[in-house]
Amino acid sequence: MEIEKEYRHVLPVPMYHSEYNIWSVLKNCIGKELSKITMPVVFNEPLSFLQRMAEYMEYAHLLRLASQQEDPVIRMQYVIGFAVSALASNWERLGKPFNPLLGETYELERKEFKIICEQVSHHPPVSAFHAESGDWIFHGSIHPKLKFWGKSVEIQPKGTVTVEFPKLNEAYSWTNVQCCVHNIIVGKLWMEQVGNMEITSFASGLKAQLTFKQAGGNSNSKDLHRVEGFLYDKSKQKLKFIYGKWTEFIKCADINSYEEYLSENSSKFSSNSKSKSPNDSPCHTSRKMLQKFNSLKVGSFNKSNSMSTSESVDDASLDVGENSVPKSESAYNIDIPKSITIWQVNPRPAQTSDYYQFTQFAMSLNEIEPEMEGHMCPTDSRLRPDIRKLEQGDIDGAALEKTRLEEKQRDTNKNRKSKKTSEWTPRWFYQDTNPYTKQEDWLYNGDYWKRQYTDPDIF
Ligand code: CLR
Repeated sequence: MEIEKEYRHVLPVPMYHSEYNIWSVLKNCIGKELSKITMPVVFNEPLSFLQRMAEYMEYAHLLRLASQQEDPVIRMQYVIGFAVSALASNWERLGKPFNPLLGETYELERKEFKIICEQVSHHPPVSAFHAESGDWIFHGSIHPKLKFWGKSVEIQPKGTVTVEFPKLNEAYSWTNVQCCVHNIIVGKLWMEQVGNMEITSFASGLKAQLTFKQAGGNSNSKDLHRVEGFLYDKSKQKLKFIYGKWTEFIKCADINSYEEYLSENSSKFSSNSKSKSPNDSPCHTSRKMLQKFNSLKVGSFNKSNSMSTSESVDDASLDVGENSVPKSESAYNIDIPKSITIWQVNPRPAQTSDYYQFTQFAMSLNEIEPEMEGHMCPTDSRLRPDIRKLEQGDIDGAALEKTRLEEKQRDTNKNRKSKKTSEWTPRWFYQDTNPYTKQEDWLYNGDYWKRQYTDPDIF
């Protein structure tokens, strides 16, 4: 019998709850790249962004299930489930992960998969990952772009992700939705995922179009965290209705049951016809706020930031329960008969609020397992002293180490530049066109697990 491995349930010490106001720091960072924002470590969570990316894998069994299906529609359903499940761990996670250092790596090997992540570029920050099991491959690269919209911050995780089932000769891809962090200036921070996600199956022509709805505030809270959309066949016929919440579950109903239900419960479905210009940010921002904002920091704007004074900003957002977190209305729950549940979230551990709202999976990511000693890649995030110190509750130590590492990185870059010949090249990924999406991507060179490391000294 195979014995399931046990991973740690909590971090070494509970977190320090800071009284610090995030706005006092961010007001000096308007228009900056994510990798250029240096925030005091009290706003950090003790994980690197590479480790945070590995959190996509929590529900990797859905990819195994997908690969085992004979029916391409059911296969697609599991891929949809996986794509949404990958976002669930973000719920209430408002700590900032550490910016990975150039050349930093992170590996994770579990029962269902192994994954390798590498920071392949520092400015702009790009992180690449490649995960696999015997049955599937999942890879992608992410360049998180930050936009300040006054009282909210929008994060666009630019880049696509691809799933491949080599034995079936099939590939799927999708792009990530935006992430909005609200109440930056006053009130309680909260986060939502908003926008459209289109999941394409290149082999069968099946397509899923999902909308991650915007809650906006109390007045509209029936949409909080809701995801809805359809699965279409290659001639654009609706096959399935997909619905749920990215924080909780995803279900699938056949089109007939959906239409029947819709005719009896139309009030539960939002009209989707809010007149919004396509250029509008999904993050609500009031004009009043923007004006206040502009008068604060005019000097530091540059063309890359998205501080908008556009007339299309929605004034209604001024009175939506301003600085509170919208609550989900259970009266609006949709429950279509004969739906099947594709994915259901794992409950958060009991101690989560003392540990950065981590999931059980996240708790284990920075653990150094006994068998790792000795053969871990020397650039692995687990070896970062600043993250380790924060995890152990040593805030001052963590801050010192973080500054030291950032300075070391800057010096290394300077040296490289002055030598000209030696531009940094990532060790495990190379830039190329993704054969399916035809877009620039970072592809894995297949060498990491040979464990022959000749490493730059980055820590
Ligand atoms: C969301 C899911 C995407 C990948 C992705 C990219 C950037 C991440 C974001 C996710 C979650 C929220 C995030 C963000 C970078 C910074 C931000 C971790 C994982 C946190 C909440 C810090 C916000 C601090 C601002 C207020 C400056 O597929």
